[in-house]
Amino acid sequence: MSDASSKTYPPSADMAANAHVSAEKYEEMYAASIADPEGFWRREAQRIDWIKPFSEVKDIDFTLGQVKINWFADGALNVSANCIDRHLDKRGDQTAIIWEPDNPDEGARHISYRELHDETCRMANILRDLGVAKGDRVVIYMPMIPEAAYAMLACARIGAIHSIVFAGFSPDALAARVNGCEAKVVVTADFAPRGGKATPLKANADKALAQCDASVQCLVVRRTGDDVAWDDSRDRDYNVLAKDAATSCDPVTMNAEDPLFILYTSGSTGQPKGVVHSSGGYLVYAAMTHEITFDYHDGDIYWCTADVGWVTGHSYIVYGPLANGATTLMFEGVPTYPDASRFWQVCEKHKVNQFYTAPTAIRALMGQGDHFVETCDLSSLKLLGTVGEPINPEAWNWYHEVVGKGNCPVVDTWWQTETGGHMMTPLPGAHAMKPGAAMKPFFGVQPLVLDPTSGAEIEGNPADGVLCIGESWPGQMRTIWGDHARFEKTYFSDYEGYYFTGDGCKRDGDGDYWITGRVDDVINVSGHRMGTAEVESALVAHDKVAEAAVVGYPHDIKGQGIYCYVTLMSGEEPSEELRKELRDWVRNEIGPIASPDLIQWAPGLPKTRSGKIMRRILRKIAEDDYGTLGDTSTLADPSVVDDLIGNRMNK
Ligand code: 6R9
Repeated sequence: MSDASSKTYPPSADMAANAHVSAEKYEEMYAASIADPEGFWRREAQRIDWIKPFSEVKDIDFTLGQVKINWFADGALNVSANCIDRHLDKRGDQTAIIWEPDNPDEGARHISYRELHDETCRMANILRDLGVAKGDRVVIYMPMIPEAAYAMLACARIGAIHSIVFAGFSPDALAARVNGCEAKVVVTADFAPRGGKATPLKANADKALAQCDASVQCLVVRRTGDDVAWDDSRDRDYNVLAKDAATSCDPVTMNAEDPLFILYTSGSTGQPKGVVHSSGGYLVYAAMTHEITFDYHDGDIYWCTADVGWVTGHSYIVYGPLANGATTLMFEGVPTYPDASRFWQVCEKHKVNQFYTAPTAIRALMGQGDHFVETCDLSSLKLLGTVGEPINPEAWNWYHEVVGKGNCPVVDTWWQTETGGHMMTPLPGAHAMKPGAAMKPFFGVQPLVLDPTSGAEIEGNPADGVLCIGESWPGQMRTIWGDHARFEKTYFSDYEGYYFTGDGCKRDGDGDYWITGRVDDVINVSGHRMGTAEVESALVAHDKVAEAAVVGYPHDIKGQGIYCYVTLMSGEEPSEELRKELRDWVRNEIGPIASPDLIQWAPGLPKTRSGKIMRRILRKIAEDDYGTLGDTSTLADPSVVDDLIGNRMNK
């Protein structure tokens, strides 16, 4: 809360008068959502169409050992019908998806709701023919092309559970996820063009499928049409099958609590967790937050720059916007290709009204200079949003002034894969904004700041501690796929009776919330979650590495960078070549997003006498903050610390 962030920006008169939610309405609705959650969510659930109405609103228990989360449980619906069919009468010809390819010369595509219906049905029929039935799992490993959305909605249509694996993940990571959810089919593409390069998705899938059950089939979309290896017994050509596939497919009746998707995300320990989201509660929450946070109105053009491989792409490219009958833009490329004006050119070309991106992209573009923005006509923009990590006030100010010309509210949305949708954000017509603050809870969300040591709630303002949530909300994850005990332990055991977010949080003197970052061993690299344990286990899998400890350190563009301390096997010599080899090794094991930024050779790691690595000290060294190392007297060999400081990489 530096000087740069002390200024507040109240809603414009126009927003205050015309937004879906004004300041008075927020107060009234928030109070109602807390005083009578049953009544509140019973009303809000009417935003979607139910095949069978629900009678009971919620059945929740946060008690360790018996955690259960059920919303609208005896209701039935189909998510795909909610995102497509119910709009056809009124919006059949309206554009549902604007697709902007990596290469601007290739030309954009506009897909109407009717076309979305037909293409989704084709994909659904193809999946059915491959033997996919209600409850089966389908892994989607795709570029940012409309077929990725068709595949998601096709799964929802036939009741299959999708699990999207980000196209930047390695074959090994893909195999682990295919096996983790026992998928029947992997939907992929030949190549994924991005930033003028092409990731060989099909070749990656081939390597992954070599590690999976032989019965897993592979449905391949031709994106570039370039040659790929083919196994007739396993691979199916989507483009050939789609020609003959029927353009109608009845949506299957699903219970509100039937899983809609699984999405793997990093935790502080062990392998990534398969976060499970429901059909009914998730859709209600995604639709409501999309409409209110972004103040979406009929006819607006809305663009979220995320990838469908992350939760932001699920809730705010596909499910939320399409449930609302919106026009949602899907972008295949990167912010700096062909040059650093690409985002702004796309905004100008498609007259984007709401634009939603990550702080890491804002910082990278800010560093390229204002002229890339100023040469584009951004007069269509009404609102800007950010997500994924805390935004520093300098980046916030640049976004607000240079991109938004001081006229667009900036919604800094705090949420998680686990929460399904926005949990805290200023609402554009209701709240003053403070650069870097997530400000206010969304309806029904009860944030609590707890003392990390005692677990007691810190009441009154200001407050500084860890962030928990007191009551359930419809978008909450339901379990970890195949491991409900791990779900309970991860989220409900540290602070009993509450959902623990893993984030630190401050509440300022005005009662506004500021997220201060993860308090566990999860780091946030360019808005992507990474468990330090995952990078460590990749490093120690290399035969020259004896031991590794990984921490985050402040990075100007990425927010946090990956700092690795590596102890080599005896007899191995450190060298620049080995550094490169280890970097490539980790990229291969996990994917490019896990690429170590700095590798320091550590003859010894600071350990307690019981052999526990003292990460607190390693973090301080990586942060260049070793004036305050704190108590090192419990270390088995305090001299390793001096050695590490003397040889630190981040100078
Ligand atoms: C949606 C998403 C979740 C973690 C979360 C927190 C960080 C996300 C933030 C933010 C500060 C924001 N985070 N949004 N921190 N301000 N507006 O990013 O999900 O990938 O699961 O990451 O990201 O640390 O706990 P996910």
